[in-house]
Amino acid sequence: MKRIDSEDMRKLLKLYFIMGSVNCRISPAVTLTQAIEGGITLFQFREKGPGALTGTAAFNLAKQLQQICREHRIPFIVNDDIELAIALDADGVHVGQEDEPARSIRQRLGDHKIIGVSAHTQHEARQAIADGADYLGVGPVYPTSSKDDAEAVQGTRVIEELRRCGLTIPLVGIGGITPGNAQPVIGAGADGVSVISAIARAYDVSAAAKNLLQIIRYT
Ligand code: TZP
Ligand code: MG
Repeated sequence: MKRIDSEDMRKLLKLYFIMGSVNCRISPAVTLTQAIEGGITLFQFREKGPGALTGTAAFNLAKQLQQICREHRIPFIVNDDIELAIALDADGVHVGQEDEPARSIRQRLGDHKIIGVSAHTQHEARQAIADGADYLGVGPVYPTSSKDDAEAVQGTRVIEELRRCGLTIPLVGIGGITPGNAQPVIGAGADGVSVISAIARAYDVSAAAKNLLQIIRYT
């Protein structure tokens, strides 16, 4: 099978929800179900940080969330853990600069899986594209409390720069994005936004997703 089409990838990136058990106010399964109800377009399982599940518990949660995604035809992406993605036959993986290079992941997974890479500079972006990434995650755009080892806040500058230098790869902004500040991220050239807390910690998860989607669609 061949690589995902760029325009299909852009559509999936509109409202990309990322979460693990530590991010949720209520159960992860209910959080994901409500987020899907609100209109998220892609989901990433990211079981990380203090108190994160490991081993069988993490595997079982991933499987449960993947099943929910399958029922609603939302592609299921795994953060970092290529072995888990292979074991689950996930739809794709997302990796950072400190993880296995996209080139070797592409060789292991084949062309039919989605590969996303976090990029902070033009150099990292070009390397990820050359290595076979389907999309880039660029950030942190705004201050975030969901990632302990986040790089320096970059605003929308890097997204603008990547577009200005002619890179057309599908990309999402990430880091501290809320309904109140999502507009400039799309305005800078991102195809969508990636969020953890704006959805996972919302009092009304479904309404939070709906609200964000509305802003992205009409920007
Ligand atoms: N990578 C860069 S910032 C970030 C990740 C995983 C965390 C985003 O979480 P939030 O809660 O949307 O700021
Ligand atoms: Mg990583």
